[in-house]
Amino acid sequence: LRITEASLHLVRLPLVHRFQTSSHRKSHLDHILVRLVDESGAEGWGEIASPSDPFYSPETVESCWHIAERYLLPAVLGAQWSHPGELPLLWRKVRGNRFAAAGVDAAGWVLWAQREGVPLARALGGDRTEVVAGVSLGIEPTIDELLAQVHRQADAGYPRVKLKIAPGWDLEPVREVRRAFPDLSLHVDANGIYGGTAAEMDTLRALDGFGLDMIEQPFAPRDLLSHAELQRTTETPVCLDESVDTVADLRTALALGAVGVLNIKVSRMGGLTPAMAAHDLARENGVPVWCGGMHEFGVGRAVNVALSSLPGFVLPSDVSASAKYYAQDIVAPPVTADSGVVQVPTAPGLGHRVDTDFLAANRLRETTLRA
Ligand code: OSB
Ligand code: MG
Repeated sequence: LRITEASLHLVRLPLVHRFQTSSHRKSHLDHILVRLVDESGAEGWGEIASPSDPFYSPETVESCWHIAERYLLPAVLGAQWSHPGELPLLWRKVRGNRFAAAGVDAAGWVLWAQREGVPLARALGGDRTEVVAGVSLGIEPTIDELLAQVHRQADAGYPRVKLKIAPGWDLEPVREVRRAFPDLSLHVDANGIYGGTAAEMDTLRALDGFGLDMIEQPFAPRDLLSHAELQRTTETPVCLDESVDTVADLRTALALGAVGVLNIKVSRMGGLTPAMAAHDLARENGVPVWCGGMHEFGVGRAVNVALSSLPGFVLPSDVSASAKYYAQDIVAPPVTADSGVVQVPTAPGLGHRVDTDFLAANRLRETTLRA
């Protein structure tokens, strides 16, 4: 198989509800859609879901555009390959820049699954027919507004809600949400904002009383020792997100006892092939995994649903319906959830058509490269 044409499409969509984490606040998102076409005319779409600012990871939309245009697409164009597992080898000299790589990697997988006539989920080896979705809620201006958001999502049937926390917005919002929803599956995500001081460790340990499913990424990405210390001294599982960019990071975290649960993001790990390798390693070590999200448009969301069909994804994924994020999505049909359950598509490839008219209407920039 040979890629003869590759294009990048920078698309802006407004969010239905603004989103604030310990590190950033957003009311619209700019993601880059990647389209690969092979010599037979088959196409595959992927999504580069990097935030605009380097606050979640060092990457930005502009760094992704640059790396994809200058390095990744030229590496893929004209190369011969027979299985998408070979794609990361084409850009193995490129260090980091995993969000950029993930979009190109996913486009290759989708194109290959389309050509083989199999749904992406089956191409990955997943056999679930449906995936349980949770929702991720940002930091709200007041506890009442947070409670209103939790009500909305719980009423929609989502069985798990994750709350973003930060110093000054932790014990109190969690206490109030737990009081209002005694049986809801709840967890918290700090996006690495806590410093690992004794006082902050105490605050995080005080969360133990609220029956949380996990505490996600309390400390800085490279601070595995603080995660290990918290895991040794708390009942609540410690989940890693930003700390695990590679399978080697996961091996280190396992060796240190720093990972009780793993959030696997296709974007953060640089594509489906490394994401599946992390899934396999976590599973062998008895660490439950779930699929995290980056507020993907429909292309990246459908890829996350496919990945979540693998057997190790035993906890709800951040793959809520398109409508939780966007009034209109770039795929048709949009991703939908029924009482928090998303059906895994059975059509070949992505299982959703890219609405190229809607995409073009919301496109800020485009470039096409040919072999
Ligand atoms: O840490 O999981 C995170 C969004 C932007 C940056 C970081 C994170 C998130 C989410 C969104 O939690 C999850 C989703 O896509 O619904
Ligand atoms: Mg997270």
